[in-house]
Amino acid sequence: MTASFFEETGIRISPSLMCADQANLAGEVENLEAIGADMIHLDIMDAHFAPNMPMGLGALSDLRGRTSLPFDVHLMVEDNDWFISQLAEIGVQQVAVHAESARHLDRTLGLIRDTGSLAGVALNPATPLDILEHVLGRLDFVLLMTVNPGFAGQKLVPSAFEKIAACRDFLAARDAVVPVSVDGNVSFENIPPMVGAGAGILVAGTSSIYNSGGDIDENRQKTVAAIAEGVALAAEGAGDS
Ligand code: S6P
Ligand code: MG
Repeated sequence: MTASFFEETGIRISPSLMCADQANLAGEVENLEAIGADMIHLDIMDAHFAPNMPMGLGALSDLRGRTSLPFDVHLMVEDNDWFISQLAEIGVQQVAVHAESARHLDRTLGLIRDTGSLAGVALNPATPLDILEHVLGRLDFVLLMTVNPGFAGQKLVPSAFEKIAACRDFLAARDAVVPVSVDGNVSFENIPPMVGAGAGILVAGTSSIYNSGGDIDENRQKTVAAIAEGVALAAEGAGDS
């Protein structure tokens, strides 16, 4: 997961800090720097939009002073605009808001960009891609949930691979060059077909980087190998079309 790994593959890994030891977040961030993570995925929930509250803004603020790794924030909240204003003060690099909770999605994406962050739209498994149609001009990435939001350690929803490929095609048909991030059960087994279908950012949780079957270095190696398989699948797919 060095810069050259990204240059070579075009794939970024964003380990999900809610899967790390919550009593040792500063140490966990150091571990992510040591393995060359591309960014850190930070899940912010309000216990309303998603039925959980794993991390708070105070932790993000304290961690901001500990690392220069980009913060990839995934908001799962009802009041997006308030959280965006708080994140602006902390200083984060990208923020995804859920289309399902953003009453004024176009304005909210503009607010994120006004803070200097990249703006993303997150979609729950049941949400159609069409909702992206009229915000493509304000969009820097798409975050596809491949589980229902709230918890780590869930099983992939059945439509996941099909939706990733449909999203890749939807964006390409509109000349929108933005990465597709995938979040939920991004496992060693699921990474190849996910990358093959067009995923560009992998949110890595308990099924890869934080897998209990290995330490973080072993998990990194297995993740990198799975990505290489996925890149080969993607190249085959491109060759077929
Ligand atoms: C879930 C959250 C995610 C999880 C991640 C866990 O609502 O948005 O970012 O932390 O999906 O990964 P895994 O491999 O345990 O499913
Ligand atoms: Mg997430």
